[in-house]
Amino acid sequence: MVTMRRKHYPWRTQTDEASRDLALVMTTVRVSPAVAAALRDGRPVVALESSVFAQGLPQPQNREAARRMLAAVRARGAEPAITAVARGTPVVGLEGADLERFLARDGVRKISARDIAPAAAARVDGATTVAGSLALAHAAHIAVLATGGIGGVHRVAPISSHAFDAVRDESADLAELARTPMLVVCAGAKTILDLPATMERLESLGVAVVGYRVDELPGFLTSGTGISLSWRFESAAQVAAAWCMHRALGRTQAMVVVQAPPSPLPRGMVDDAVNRALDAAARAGIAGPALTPWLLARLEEETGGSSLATNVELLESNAALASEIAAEVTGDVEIGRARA
Ligand code: PSU
Ligand code: MN
Repeated sequence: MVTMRRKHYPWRTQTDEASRDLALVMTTVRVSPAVAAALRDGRPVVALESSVFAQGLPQPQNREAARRMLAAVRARGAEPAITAVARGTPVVGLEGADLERFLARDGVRKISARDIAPAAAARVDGATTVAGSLALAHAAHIAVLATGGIGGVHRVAPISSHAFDAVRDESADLAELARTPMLVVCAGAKTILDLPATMERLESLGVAVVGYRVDELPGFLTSGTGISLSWRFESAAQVAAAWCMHRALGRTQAMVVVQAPPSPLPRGMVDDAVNRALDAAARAGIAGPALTPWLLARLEEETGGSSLATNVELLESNAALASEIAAEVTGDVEIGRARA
């Protein structure tokens, strides 16, 4: 028998206003029937970004990653919700033929939060980055997002002829994290970034970074980076408690939960590969939104494909942890256990 055990967090009380708001959102955003039902019933939902499937990972690993992430979420009694813009319609719960187009990586644009409205007007397929996914998932009242690694401050601008030479490429993920109250589960920020600068920026923006069973920031592909974290928690319930206090206080920033990848690569190997990839990007004149996918692809070559296996593993494990946390946040742990 499925029993519901509810915790009483004042911020999640459904008011008439909140219900009306959700109804309005659903006329703008297409929420899949399964996600809509979960939201209505107050069951845990985990948002998943789609840029990792359409740009971050090659075929067939992108399909493998999607399959494993969706399964990991469902196995824990939560409902997965892939966010995207499908032929101009913002979607929460990408599925079926729409999802297939994204996995085929055919003409799918990479879109951030600011691109959602233009992509809708242009009626294109757009895969949402963490920033874009935060915007859509939050509009649909979802509290938890799982991803591989967040964007951040890039290393020194590789293109010396760039008109704004002094301006560092900085992912819009950071600014969006600063204004979107969601829990984001990841394995740190991508290895290709300037990690100390990224952590400084998150601090300035008021975005807490909490470790799940780790003392230092994981390096996405590696277990550590040497950057100490201020907070370490041992359980999903502790993370949920921090989150609920954050929301009860009316804080409006995201909270980033980091855990180590299950099958990390040696740090020296990754550092060397990253440096070679960055040199190659500078020589090839790659910049802007194309830089992240380009570097990730190059890293695969540089590591003989082992970065891919690690990437897929960590995506699955982040989806699993996000589901456990989502179950604690919504208080539906019994449902999770009954279905697992
Ligand atoms: N991590 C990955 N693969 C990816 C990304 C992250 O392993 O493809 C994507 C995420 O969608 C993230 C985005 O939000 O890269 C950041 O890109 P940019 O630096 O252009 O903001
Ligand atoms: Mn950028």
